[in-house]
Amino acid sequence: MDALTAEDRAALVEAVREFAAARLAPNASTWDAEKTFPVDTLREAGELGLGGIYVGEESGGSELSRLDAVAIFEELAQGDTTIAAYISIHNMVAWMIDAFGDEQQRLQWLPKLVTMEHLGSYCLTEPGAGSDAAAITTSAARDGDEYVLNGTKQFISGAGSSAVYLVLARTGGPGPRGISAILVPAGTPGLSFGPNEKKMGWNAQPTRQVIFDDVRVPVANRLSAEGDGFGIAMKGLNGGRVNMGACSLGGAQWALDKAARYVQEREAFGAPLAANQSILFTLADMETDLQAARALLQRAAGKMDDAAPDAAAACALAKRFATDAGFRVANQALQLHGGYGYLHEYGIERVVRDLRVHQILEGTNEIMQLIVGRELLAD
Ligand code: FAD
Ligand code: 2MC
Repeated sequence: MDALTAEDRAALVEAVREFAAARLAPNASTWDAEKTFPVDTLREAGELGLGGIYVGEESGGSELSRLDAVAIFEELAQGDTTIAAYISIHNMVAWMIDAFGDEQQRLQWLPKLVTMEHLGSYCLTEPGAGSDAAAITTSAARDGDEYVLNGTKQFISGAGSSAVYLVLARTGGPGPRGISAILVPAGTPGLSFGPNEKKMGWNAQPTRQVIFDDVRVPVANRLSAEGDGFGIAMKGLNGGRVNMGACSLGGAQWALDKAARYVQEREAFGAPLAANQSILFTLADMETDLQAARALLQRAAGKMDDAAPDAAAACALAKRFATDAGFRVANQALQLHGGYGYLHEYGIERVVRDLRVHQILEGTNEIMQLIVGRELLAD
């Protein structure tokens, strides 16, 4: 994989921008209000090559770089942050199959994932193990040529709509080395889902428990060797974290652009709001936050593309900064709109609600600090 030339990347970004403006932005408010998961629109994203952004061309993917992905997710999120974020999760699953599956597994699972005809869910978190992911207890007991899965996964994005569940389950002893990555297709007997959680944001995608009650799948559904699952899960998350930061960046950039227009139009005390120097300073701080976030995300993506040894910490650092900055900027944009910012009609309160959870999922920002701090003290 080579990063695109600047010209090709500009053309790609333009195509994604047009898709986001035409197919996501006009519907974002309704999908949020009606809690609609727009699977048909996701398939349109698949037709654009967004179902396998960094999946190899041999497997039908777009084989783009992580740097390209940062630009793509920033654009998608300007249209609908929640849908952009789901597309990132789907890509995490597709990439893990491409990177860690064997030829047979790639052939079996990827063709329909890259087109988004099939959607994927990433199943790590459990009711009793979130940040401490190595403490999961969902078990996959070997029985001949099959694994028998038992346990419950919590907060699973896309659950109930996805065709493929990438499940981290315990095949060995305690700790990270006892975990394997296993693919479970929808419709397998014993697989069921909790109700759709009622949430503050991310309403355009379902979040449900995934419940395994003696779910049997072939051993051939395991990615890589037994015990490799935790490493696979974490490597998937490195890219997911950068994308989640890029989704925060896109949502916040949209809110900042809206606020910059609003303060020039809205008058108070006989002049546009923008005539107040304090408002200019606020806009300058917002812009600085977003440019810094973009630079850190691009730096982390570059380290992933180069397989740099400190890539995981760079991803954590960028995710933490970009998701904190994105939430702060969106919230400031809401404040600049006064009471109107609080109304659904203006769209900003939705972005604030949607961005809040990026500080929690794909590793809380405290866990990102833990990763960065550990790296600082290593060696
Ligand atoms: P906990 O781990 O219980 O943490 C509670 C608090 O304690 C947090 O503030 C945390 O930062 C802090 N904390 C914990 N340990 C430490 C420490 N060592 N030092 C300092 N502070 C600490 N998971 C999936 O697997 N797949 C999904 O698709 C998915 N989608 C999600 C969608 C939504 C809308 C949400 C809300 C969550 C989703 N998650 C998903 C789960 C998400 O990744 C977890 O919620 C997150 O990792 C935190 O785990 P927890 O909720 O159990 O919090
Ligand atoms: N990249 C690559 N490898 C990693 C890694 C990363 N980011 N993080 C850990 N590892 C490896 C690590 O190198 C070690 O390998 P080895 O055994 O070869 O030495 C192994 O994994 C175990 O790591 P640790 O010893 O650091 O394990 P520990 O349990 O102390 O801490 C921690 C791991 C806290 C970093 C991890 O549990 C974590 O990231 N927790 C957050 C969980 C999370 O992000 N959940 C997101 C769920 S998905 C979601 O929210 C969605 C919306 C999809």
